Order: sequence, then C-alpha cells, then structure tokens
Amino acid sequence: MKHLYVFAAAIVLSVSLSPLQAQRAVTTATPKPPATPAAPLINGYQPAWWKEAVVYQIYPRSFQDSNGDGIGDLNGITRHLDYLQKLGVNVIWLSPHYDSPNADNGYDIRDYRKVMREFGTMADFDRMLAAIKARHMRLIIDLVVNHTSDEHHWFAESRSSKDNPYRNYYFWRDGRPNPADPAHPLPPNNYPSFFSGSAWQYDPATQQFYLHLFAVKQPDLNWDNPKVREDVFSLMRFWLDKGVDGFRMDVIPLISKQPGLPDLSADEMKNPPRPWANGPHRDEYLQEMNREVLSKYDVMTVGEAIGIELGEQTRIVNSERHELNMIFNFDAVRMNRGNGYTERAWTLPELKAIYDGHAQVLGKTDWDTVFLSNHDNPRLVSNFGDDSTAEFRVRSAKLLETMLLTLRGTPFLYQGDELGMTNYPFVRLDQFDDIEVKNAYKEKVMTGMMPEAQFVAEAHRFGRDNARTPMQWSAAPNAGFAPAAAKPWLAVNPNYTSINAAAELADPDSVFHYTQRAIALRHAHLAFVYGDYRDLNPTHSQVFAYTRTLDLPGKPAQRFLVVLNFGQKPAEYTLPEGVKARKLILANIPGTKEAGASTLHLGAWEARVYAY
Ligand code: ISL
Ligand code: CA
Repeated sequence: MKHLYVFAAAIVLSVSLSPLQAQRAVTTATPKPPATPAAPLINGYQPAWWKEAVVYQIYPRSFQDSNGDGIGDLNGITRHLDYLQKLGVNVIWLSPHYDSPNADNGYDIRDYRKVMREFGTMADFDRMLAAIKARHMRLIIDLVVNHTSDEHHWFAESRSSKDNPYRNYYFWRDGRPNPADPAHPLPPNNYPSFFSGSAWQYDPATQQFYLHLFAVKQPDLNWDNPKVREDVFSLMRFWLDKGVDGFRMDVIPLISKQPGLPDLSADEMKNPPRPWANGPHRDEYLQEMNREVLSKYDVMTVGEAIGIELGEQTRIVNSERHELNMIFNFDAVRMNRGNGYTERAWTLPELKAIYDGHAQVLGKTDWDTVFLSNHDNPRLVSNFGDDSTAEFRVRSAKLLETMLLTLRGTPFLYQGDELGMTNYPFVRLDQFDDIEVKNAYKEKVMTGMMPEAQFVAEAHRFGRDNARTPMQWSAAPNAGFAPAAAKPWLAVNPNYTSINAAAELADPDSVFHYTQRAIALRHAHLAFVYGDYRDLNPTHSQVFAYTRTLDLPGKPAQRFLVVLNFGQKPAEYTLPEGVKARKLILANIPGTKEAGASTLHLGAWEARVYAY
C-alpha cells in the first residue's frame, strides 16, 4: 500500500517541473495516507517503508559546491541525485541545512525556518526536495533541538533580562560563591561540556550562568517549559508540511535534564551522557511529540541516542510506546575508543556480541539501525577496515559495506564511504576546523597535559574532520567538489587523484559498484529486512558468519549466508551442520565460488554472500 502511495506521488511530479509547480507538488506529498487496514505482518514485524530503506547521509558543507565559494550547497546536492539513485539508496538524511553562524557546522541553529545562506535559498531547498521525490526517494532532515545557537532570537531575548518572557527557554542559574575570588563566581554545578571545559557560561549582563552541554554558542533549551515544546513542535510541522519525510534527532535523549541539576557523582563523571540521557521526562516528551506531530504524518524518525544503553533503547523504539522508530546506539561505532580520542583494542567477538545482543533484546515491535560511520566519526574503512594498501582498502571497504547491508536494522551509509574514502593525513593542528578538536587542544595541550604531537596523532585517528573533507568526485582540481579556482572550506584529501567517483563509476570492480550490488541485494530480498538473524560462531576471532532467513507461508524460503573474514590473514572456515554454501550471490574477490562446500577458504578481507 505504502509503495503504491509513493508511486502515485511520484507520477504527479516530473523531472522538469517549474519551481512553482514543484513547490505545489511538494507541499501535498507527505500527509499521512488515509487509514488503511494494517498490512499483514512479515515474520511478526509490521512492514514499513523506513524499515526497508537504505539511508545515505549527506553532510551538505562537504558534498558539492555549485557556486565556487568553497562550501557545499543544496544545488550541489540536487546535481548529484542521479548518482545517489544509481547507487540505490532511497532515503537521504541531510545534516543541518538551517540558518546558522556555524560554530558547530550548522548544529547551532539561528533560525529553524530559514536555509543557511551558504547552502542556498528556500527555493533551492524546495527544488531539491521535489527532485528527490521525483526519483522516488525520500528526505529526512536533522532536528537539532536540545540546543539552539546563542544567536537565535529566543536566546537573544532570554539573555536580555531576568524577567524576559523567554528567560525560561534556557537554563539560567546563579553561580556558586568563589572564596578565592569573590568577583568571579563558580559555575552552578560540575557538568563538563562535550566540547571541553565547564558546561556553564557566565553572562555579565544578568550575572547568571547558562547551560551549554556543547559549545558556548549552543545554549541548551529548557524542555520543561511547555512553550519550548510547542515552539519545537511547530517548527517540525513547518518542515513536514513542506513534504520532508522525517527527522534524525540530534542528541535527543538529552532534552530531559535531571531535576535541580545536581552535581554528577564521581562515577557519573566517567560517563556524563548516561545520567544526562535519562532525565525523568525523556519518554514523556517524546510521546508528546509523537502525539502532537509525528503521528499525523507518514514519517521516519531516528534519534541520536548518546548515553543510551540497550535496555533504554528498547523503551524508546518500542512502537507500542509511540516514541521514535529507531535510534543510533553507539555500542558498535565507539567500540574502539577509550576516553577522548584514545584507541581501545577491540576484538571481533566483541563486535558480534553487540549485534547478537541487539538481536536478542530488540523484539518484533522494536526496530534497529546499523551504521559504523557518520560526520562525527572517522572514515569507515580507516576506522574498522584496513587502508594500509590500495588492495586491502578496496577489499575491506567492500567487506564492511556487505556487513552493514546484510545485518538486521535499517542501514545508514555515510557519504564517500561508498568510494572507500579514507581518513585525512593530518599532521598539524591548523589543518583541523572542528570546534571539538580546537577546544580539546586548548584544554589538553595548552595546559601542558599532553604533548602536541600526541594530540595531533590522536585527532588524526579519531577526529571528526576525517569524515568531513570534501567528497571526491573526480581527479579534477579540488576533486571536482568545487571549481578549480575555489578554496574548499576544508582541504581535500590528497588521495582524490586515485580515490574518486568518476574513476569508480568507470571501474566495474570498484567499491562504488560493489556497494551498488549489495544495496540491490538488500532491496531484492525481504530476508535482509525482516528475516531472522543467527550468528553461526560468536567466538570465532577472525570470521563473522551469520544467516538471514525468512520463511513465509506459501513462498519459497529465503536463506542467506554471509561470511566475512576480518583481517589480512587467510582463514579456513567450516560451516556448522545444516548450513551449506549453495550458491554464491555476492563476493568481493572474483572467482572464489566454493559453491556446495562445507569448508570455505577465505582470502584477506574476503566477504561472500551465499544462498543456502
Ligand atoms: O562526536 C562526538 C565526540 O567525538 C560526540 O561527542 C558528539 O558531539 C555527540 O555524538 C553528539 O553529536 C551531535 O550533536 C553535536 C554535534 O556537534 C554533532 O555533530 C552531532 O552529531 C551537537 O549538536
Ligand atoms: Ca557553495
């Protein structure tokens, strides 16, 4: 039914609409379809388009600069929709595109109803959305409402006086007495900011502190104020009425704070997101949002669930509780990190245990996401694969894409990972742009806590700018991201001459074409969406082998076997009783079929998918 609906909406549009026609078409595209009898369950799951989707995240600043100012923009995205359609993704998640002074690249919003000047105009947005819909794709946008920019008019009002009607839109508190220096009170509590230092900023105008869990320019909104909630719900409707298909919700569990904002205990200090993510009204506010807004549209919602553990995840994503469809749980993506940017050794059984744990805990009314990269993490292949040689880079990038696209949960791919783009070879501090890196440098290096070389090495390994360097479209100057005369806002990775979309489109064995095949495979078989998942050998330290199976009454059984060799070392893997590698349907090394075998001989970073 839902597919039919999308199709009908798409017929209304054609690729060459006038802007006005396009606008009109878009505003009528998304209201919830009239109540239809619920589709029959599939393997116990309620089918939904967002469960069947493959999502692609665009970081607009780094995708395509269309006008030569060195900054990616919306017209640049529109230009590449055919590329995305060719890849096979069908939902785009757009990182923030709103008016912003860019203290945190758009995660600090000044006006929720305006497009960032650098990214274009509302007409550009409408054209982009119409063009997305014309290709039967959907768009979800980033909802950043735990905080605003300090340049948002709510905050300008709020800070202007203690009795301003907007005062209570944010958290204002008196400081604590400072015996050593009475003129300079201490912050109201011991909360650290995610971006170093205290989470409190003193504002001389009214001599109180305001709370900012992120940058000083990102004051936290007070969701306990019903007016704040109403205003947020209204801006959500503004975009939904335009036709967007849902939201990725930034740090959404942080919207409910601990009553009275008590100091964190020594134990909580080790993991502040945890207490912050579990304020008493978190679920209540999400349910209110669902009731007031989300339930009235046919949308997809995914919360960035910083601080949330598996137990709480099941609460938020349980469809019977009417909160969110899915969340990003950080278990896997952060498994190789200690504090800050430090490395933590990880093992394959640990990774399997994470996915196995999700499969056990999340039931038929829950839904999961699968992702290992985004704009806050290193490049997929550099982080979890092997970028030490060209051959291993290509092989391991393909292996990781195989895994992401065959595990249970909606897969989220990040721009450039379909090309096997790598981390940037950072060697100096001034090559970084990210506020997180700059603030951490002040806190760690400038105080003498850490030698500069060590800091740069760690930021190179895990810094967020690794994923934010411009898309590598071609071997042309600036990698085709921006015109030759432009200066990209962040340097292009010098390996663009060999790693780029044009080269990969011309090479049938490229990471791009492999990812395209893996996406097509997922779209072709509901077993990868609704099928059961079984880890064949949770303790194997090098091979990750699992099955996805779907037995529907009256239909031939769909049985798939995925075998992944994590590492350079070849592996011999004997399948358990009852699982035979019947027919090879996807492989990242050509010519190694071993169909019918019960023992498989896997090469370095080899990935295979069989029907069994
Ligand atoms: O990336 C992080 C550490 O390296 C996290 O602390 C990150 O800040 C956290 O996951 C929250 O991320 C989201 O909110 C931030 C924004 O900077 C991130 O880009 C966004 O994804 C504040 O809005
Ligand atoms: Ca531009």
